[in-house]
Amino acid sequence: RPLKVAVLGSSGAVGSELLKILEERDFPISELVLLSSQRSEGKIVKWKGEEIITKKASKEEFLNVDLVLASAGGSISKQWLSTVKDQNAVLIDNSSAFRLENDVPLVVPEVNACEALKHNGVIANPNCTTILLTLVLAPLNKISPIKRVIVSTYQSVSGAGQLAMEELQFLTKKYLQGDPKESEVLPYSLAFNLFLHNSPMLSNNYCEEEMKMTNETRKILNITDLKLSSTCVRVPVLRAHSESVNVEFDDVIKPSYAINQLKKAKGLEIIEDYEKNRFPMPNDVMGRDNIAVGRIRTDISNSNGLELWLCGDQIRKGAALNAVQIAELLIAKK
Ligand code: 11C
Repeated sequence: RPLKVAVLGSSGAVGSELLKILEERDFPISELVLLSSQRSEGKIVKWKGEEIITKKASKEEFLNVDLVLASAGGSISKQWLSTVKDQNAVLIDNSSAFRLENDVPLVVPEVNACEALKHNGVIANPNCTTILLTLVLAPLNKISPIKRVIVSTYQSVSGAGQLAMEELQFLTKKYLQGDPKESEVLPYSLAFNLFLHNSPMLSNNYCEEEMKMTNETRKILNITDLKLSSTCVRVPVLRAHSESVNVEFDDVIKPSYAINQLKKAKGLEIIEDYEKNRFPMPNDVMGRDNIAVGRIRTDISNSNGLELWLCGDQIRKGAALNAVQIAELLIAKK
């Protein structure tokens, strides 16, 4: 039967994309409720030709809800979780609030779909950089167990939200007009610049984003002792993240074998033309479901290692699409 669906945080970059994807994929909805902060209350959104008024979240709005897709931040998700559970509904949460909790599945449908059904009312959507990475690591781990991963990310400004995307365009224009301005959304201006990821720094001198990659990848791949170190960087790209990935396996893996395995995997495609020096770029994946992978080559410093490069749309597969795919897993089971 069609579901009553609430989108919590519907006016942000991820929330807007969620609505687009629910419409595109003709998700079976009997009633769609858009819930937001006070700031967006009353905002009218067009969905499937109808106008829906955004409401302030309240207990009444969740009445008889079946599914809640949340992208309003961890504290808001925590605030409404018991209300959602009271309705026997499922919360698919885009924040990091529940991701590492033992009884909360952390799901990338192409990788660990079966975990989704083990939920107790909440399923966590992983961090975007982790989703893109695990799409590539999971099929490779089937060829030979992965021992160690070293990643450098090139993360778009969309990961910092809609305002940061708008500000990057404004700051770039200002820079070109000879009137450079400071950022009011991020620590520094990204116009013709880049900086280390803006999440809080931890006591081990890794930032939160980098530790999310380690901890979430371990959980999704179910390799609790996986060695994974990353350096996360914010770059002046609007909405697609890129990652340079070095993977060390138990065995020597030929690049051609790895490529064949990746070609069979879901959710990704290969872009690789050495003659033309043509490999994945953020522009290739913007607004697209699949991520792109290329430059899969033997690590010259380690015969058991492969180097590769990937790009994926941060708002789509990195967030909204993955959440809707999780919801589709639940429906398929019903
Ligand atoms: C970024 N990955 O690109 C972050 C945004 O834990 O879901 C999403 C943070 C998260 O800055």
